[in-house]
Amino acid sequence: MQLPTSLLYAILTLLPPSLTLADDSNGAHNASLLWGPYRPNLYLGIRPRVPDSLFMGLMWGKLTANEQDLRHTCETSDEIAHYGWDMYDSRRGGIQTMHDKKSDLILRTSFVKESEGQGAGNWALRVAGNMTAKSKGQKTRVVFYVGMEEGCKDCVLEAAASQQGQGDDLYVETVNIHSQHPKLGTAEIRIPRPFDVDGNGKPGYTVVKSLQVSKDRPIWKAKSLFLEALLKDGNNLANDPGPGNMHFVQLIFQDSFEFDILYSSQSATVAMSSTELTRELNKTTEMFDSRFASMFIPKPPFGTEAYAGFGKSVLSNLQGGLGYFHGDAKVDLSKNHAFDETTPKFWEKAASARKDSKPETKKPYELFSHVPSRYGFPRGFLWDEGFHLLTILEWDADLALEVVRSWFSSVDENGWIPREHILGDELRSVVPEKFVVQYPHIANPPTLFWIVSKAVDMLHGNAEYTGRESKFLSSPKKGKELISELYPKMKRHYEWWRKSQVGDVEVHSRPRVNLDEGYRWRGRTPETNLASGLDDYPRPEPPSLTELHVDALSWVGVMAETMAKLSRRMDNEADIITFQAQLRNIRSNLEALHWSEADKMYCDAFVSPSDNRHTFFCPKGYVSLFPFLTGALGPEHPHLNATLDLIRDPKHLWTDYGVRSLSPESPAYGTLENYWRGPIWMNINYLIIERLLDLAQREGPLQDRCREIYIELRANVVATVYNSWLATATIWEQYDPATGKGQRSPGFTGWTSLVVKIMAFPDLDTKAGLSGFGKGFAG
Ligand code: 6A9
Repeated sequence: MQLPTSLLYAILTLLPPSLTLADDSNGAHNASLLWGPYRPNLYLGIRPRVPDSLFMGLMWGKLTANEQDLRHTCETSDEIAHYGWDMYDSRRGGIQTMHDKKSDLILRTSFVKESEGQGAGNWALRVAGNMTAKSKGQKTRVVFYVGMEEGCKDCVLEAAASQQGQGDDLYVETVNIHSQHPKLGTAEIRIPRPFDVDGNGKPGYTVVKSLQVSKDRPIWKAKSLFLEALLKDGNNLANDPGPGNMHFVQLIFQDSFEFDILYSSQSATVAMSSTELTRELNKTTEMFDSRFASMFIPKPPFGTEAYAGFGKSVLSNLQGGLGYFHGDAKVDLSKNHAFDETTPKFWEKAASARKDSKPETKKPYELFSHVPSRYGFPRGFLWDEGFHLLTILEWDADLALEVVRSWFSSVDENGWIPREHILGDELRSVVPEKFVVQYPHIANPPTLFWIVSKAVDMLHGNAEYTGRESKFLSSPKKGKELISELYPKMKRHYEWWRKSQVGDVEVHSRPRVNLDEGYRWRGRTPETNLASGLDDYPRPEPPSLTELHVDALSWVGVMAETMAKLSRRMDNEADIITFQAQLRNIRSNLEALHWSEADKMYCDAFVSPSDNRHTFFCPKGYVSLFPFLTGALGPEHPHLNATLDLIRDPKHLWTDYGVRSLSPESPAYGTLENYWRGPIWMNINYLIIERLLDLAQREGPLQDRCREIYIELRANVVATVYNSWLATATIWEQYDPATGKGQRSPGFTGWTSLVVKIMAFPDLDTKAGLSGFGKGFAG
């Protein structure tokens, strides 16, 4: 009997949630997240989400080239014209293409994993190379390595290579690497002899080199370890398989090639095979396309195949930046100098103390997070992650929440979360010394609170949730358990923020002000304020202890609002009252401390040393938008129109390419590093668009105006990111306000990827004949 799909669906949704889930225990659910290309600093680096375990990577290069040119970590100097995932889903896998101009090679890596059924626990990687017209006949060296991290004491790793043929015709038929790990169990990694893709009778020449490397030659230095081994063997690597903690499998090809790496876990009842790899890859492509179509299909005026293709690539690369990191961190716990603000130029003392800071090594941390850029900063950044998860929450809510849990697991006993996680020697090796040490008095915007807040809305049916089956959101019990787990940590972080970033409100002696709610980012120095995330955005100079930062107060508002919502879910009466009262005071202090009637803007404030009075510091730019960006300005708010004026004025923030960070009227515009002093940033543009969309859909005197600006800004920023992508095959950290060109970090697949959500937002252009929104259609 054939049931219509709609009927089937109706039956399925009537079943209790636990029956529709394979297994709702944590372990089983997370099985689909166990393996992945979780070393995003490499073009292709695979590892499981398990500390002290298997560790793999891919390297390649022209055989005749200087071996130093072997590709391994993502480097802009490699001149890879284009690299990235064309299609990728963090639970299933995908396909990545790299156009290596210097090697005249187009390399494609396809990765799949299986977490259900007989093959659960298996994964496979296919590596395929295509020559360009220029490189016919070229020989390519490809190296896949498998290592075991040093921390694993009872692990086994051993390679074998079965040989065929005789004398000069002796060749390696199959490579097999056997591994045993307490958490991963027993597994075999098999690399069958590559078949002959070109029909020229040259199937590739394989050797295996097994090494036992010592502590001082860590396996993350895979490239130099390989080059040393190569040199030792007189540039012709000998086949030498056996036990060891590091195994290099080198394959040499002439012309195009393709080979598979098949990982079979003993817990799976069937071994991974090349046929299965192909089948899974096809299934994944289908799933990805239909899921994208239901979730992120671009709406007019972007409803063409071209924008959909762009969106798929961008979404894939955001997900391809998901990493698993573990290792120690450098934290300066000697509170004294950092908090010592007794001298007039207090920042000088902190700065010099920083120079000879003796950080403690804190270990071990684990982090599961997306990265802003695989080239430039392949590690976790706190406020970036909240922006990444806005998109991930829709694509795969449980993954987003898993990442949120990971970040909150690093909250310390005082409530501090590091702004940036630089774990272990490998990540530290690419970070300039002065940025490595983290300080427990430095904050960063609490964007992860948005994710928890939105998840709670989904959980209670107050927001659309169209995701796949979700452990947390389809089960009220699991949802409640998650909130109960996060609640105390979020509360601790909130309370830490309130204490550690407190401002001196009293010296401002303002009428109608609540003395508890005013904040100042700690750790700032002249011209910089890294903690705020807006590094060089102009602030009052010189730094002063009387400063009050409007963005800081706005962020405390985001936390208070989220905590009030969560405390209602927790039925915690005392907390509900506390958080609601705090939120009310925050909102009224935004007006009492930060609204400048003369400037018609929200501004930072300080007490002027000349007359001892509350003084505003008002460059026109992003910081003044924060009350609006964080949702404090509802449809009837008296200062909404002035804020829209600031956004929409071409003399100030408005450009044809998006809203820029600073007005050209400001003396700081375009000066010094010109980082947050003019360029257009997509995270902030996303927030503006999200707020405008909300206001355009609510009754109010400015509803039409919000809709108009929404339509224009949405069109402008999508065009900016898309056109630049067409021209450069990548998305960028920021965009030039004069030309719209992408600039600074290429491959910035972090928050710039929010363009996917922006394209999928509704088109509110009533002129284009789409009805349903706006006052004009109400009656
Ligand atoms: C410097 C580079 C080999 C700066 O996207 C991450 C952060 C943001 O959180 C922040 O708001 N970016 C923004 O102002 C990039 C920070 C990169 C610092 C690393 C060392 C080494 O390159």
